[in-house]
Amino acid sequence: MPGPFADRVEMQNRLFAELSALFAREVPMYDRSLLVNRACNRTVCELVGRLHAGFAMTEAQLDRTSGERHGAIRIGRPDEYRWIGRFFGCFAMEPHNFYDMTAVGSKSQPIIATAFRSLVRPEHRVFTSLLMTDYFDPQTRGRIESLLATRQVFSARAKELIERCEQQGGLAHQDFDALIHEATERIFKWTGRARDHALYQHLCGTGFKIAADIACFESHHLNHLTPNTFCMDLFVASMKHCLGELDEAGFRARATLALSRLSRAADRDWLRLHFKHLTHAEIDSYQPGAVTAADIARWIDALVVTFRGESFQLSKLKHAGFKDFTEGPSEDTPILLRQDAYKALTEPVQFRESDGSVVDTVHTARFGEIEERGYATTPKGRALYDACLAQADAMREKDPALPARDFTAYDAAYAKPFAPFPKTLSELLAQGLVFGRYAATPKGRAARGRVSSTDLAELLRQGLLQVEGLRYEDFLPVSAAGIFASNLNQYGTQSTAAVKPTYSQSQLEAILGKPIVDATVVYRGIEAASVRAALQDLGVLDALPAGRRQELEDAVAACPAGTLDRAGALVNA
Ligand code: OOG
Ligand code: NI
Repeated sequence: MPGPFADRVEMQNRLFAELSALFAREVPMYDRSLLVNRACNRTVCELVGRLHAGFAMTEAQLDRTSGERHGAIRIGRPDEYRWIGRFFGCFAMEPHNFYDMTAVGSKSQPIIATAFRSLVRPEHRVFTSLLMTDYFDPQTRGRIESLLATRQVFSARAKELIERCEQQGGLAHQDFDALIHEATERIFKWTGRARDHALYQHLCGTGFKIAADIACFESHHLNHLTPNTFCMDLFVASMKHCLGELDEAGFRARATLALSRLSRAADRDWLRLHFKHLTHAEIDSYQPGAVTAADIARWIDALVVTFRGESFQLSKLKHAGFKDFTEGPSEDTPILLRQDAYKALTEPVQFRESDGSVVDTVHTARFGEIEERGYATTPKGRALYDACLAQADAMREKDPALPARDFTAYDAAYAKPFAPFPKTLSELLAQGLVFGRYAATPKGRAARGRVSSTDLAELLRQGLLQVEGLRYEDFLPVSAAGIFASNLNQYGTQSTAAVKPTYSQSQLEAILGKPIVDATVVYRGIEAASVRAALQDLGVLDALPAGRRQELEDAVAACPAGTLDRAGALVNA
C-alpha cells in the first residue's frame, strides 16, 4: 500500500498560507490590510484580557487564529469546475450548500456556486462560482464558450497528482508540495493576460463584467482571500482611516463606539465563538474584570500612533475606497456572518489578440474582503434573519447615500429591523434560532440518577449542562450579491436568453460528480448528537418523550456517514 500520506488538513493549512503569500505579492493592498487587521485584533485581545482576567493570546496563537481565510474563484467551464472540486477534495474540502446567484432579484448574476470546506472544524473555504453561459443570448453564449474552450488551466501534472490522490486515498508530502505549487503557480495565479478584447468590451458594456472577468482570462485567479476579524467595526474604521476616508477625530469616534460595544458584548459565549482554541474549563477559570473609558481611549491612542507608520499609509496606494456599509446582520446581532471590503482595484491587463496584436488596458475585479462570523441559525432563525434583512435593505434603498452622509444615523436605522433578534446566545438558543452543542458538566455527571428534567433550558439553569453556539461556517447569497454589486460597480444583470433558465443543486452536483453537503443538516446533526450524549451522561435519555428521541436519532442519521462522534463533535470522515 502506498504511503505514508500527508495529513490533508495540515496540507490545507499550507495551501492557504501559500495562497495568502501569493496574493500578498500580487496585491500590496491585501498585504497591508492584514497588518491593519493584526493591529485591530491585538487591541481586541488586550480588551478581552482586561474583561476576563487570565485571558491572553500569544503572538503564535494570534498567528494561528489569523490564518483563517475564505477565497473566491470564478470558473468558466463545467469540466474545469469538476477539476476544481477534485482538487479541493485532495485537501479534504467538500462542496457545501448550493448558491443560485441567478435568483437573487435585482442583484442577480449569471452564476451558480458552492463553497468548498472541511466538514471537520473548517477554517478555510472557497466560494466557487460557475459562469452559466445559457444565461446569455445564443450569439454571446457562442463567443464565450468558444473562447473558454481554448484555455487550459489544469496542467497534465496537476491532473495526474489529483488522480493519484483519489486512487491511492492520499498523497505523500512531496506530491502535495507539487500540487500546492501547481495551485500557486498556475491554477490560482493572476497573470494579467487576457484575450478577445472585443468580447470583453461587449460583456462589460452590456452589464456582464463578471462574465468578462471569467471568460476573457487565462486562468481562474483568486478574486479575493478574506481574513477573519475579531471586531468588524474596529477594522472598518481603521481601514477607512488608513485609506484617508476618515480623519483622526472620525476614526476615534467610531473606534470608541466599536470598543465600548465590544466591552459589553464580549462575554464568555463571545469568547467561545471567536477563540476556537479555548476550552470551557479555560474560559471558566477567568476572573471577571472591567474595561474603563480611559482604557479604551489609551488603546485608541496607541492605534492612532501605529497607523501613522509607513506600512499603514494605504492612501498612498492606488485604490477605489472602502465599501460604505457592512453586509449581513446588524452589529449587535451575533449570527451568521458580517462582511465588508475595500473596493475592487484597477489593475493593468494585457490582451493578446488572435491576430497577434496587443491591447494594454486595465481591469477592475479583485477586492479586499473581511469577515466576522457568528452563530449558525436554524431554519427558523434563518427565516427571521431574511425577514429582518429585507426590511433593513428596504430602509437603505430609500436613502442609499445615508451610510456615507451620516454613519451614526445609518447604523441606528440598520439595527432597528433586527430588534426582534435576541442578542445573547442563551436567548437565541431558548427561542430555537441558532444551533448549539451541549455537554454534561462535572456537576451534571455527579448528579446522575438524581436528575429529574430533560428540558435543556432548565438543565442549563441548574448548571447540569453547558452549551456553546455553533459557528456559522458558510456563506450568505444576499451578502455575496451585495459584494458582487458594489465591486462591479453595477447592480445585478438580467438574463439575455430567450427564456431565463432556472438552475438546480442537482445540476451542479452532476457537474461536480459528487453530492453537495447541506450544511444545515450537519449543524442540526451536531446539535442532536450532543444532546443525546449529554442527556445520556445525565442518565435521563430514556425519560425523553419518544417523538423527541426519534427527532434526535433522525437528525444524527441524516449527517454524512462518519461525521460525528458520540458527543456531536465532528470527526474526520
Ligand atoms: C464571490 C462573492 C461571494 C462572499 O464572501 O460572499 C463571496 C465572488 O466575488 O466571486 O465571496
Ligand atoms: Ni467573499
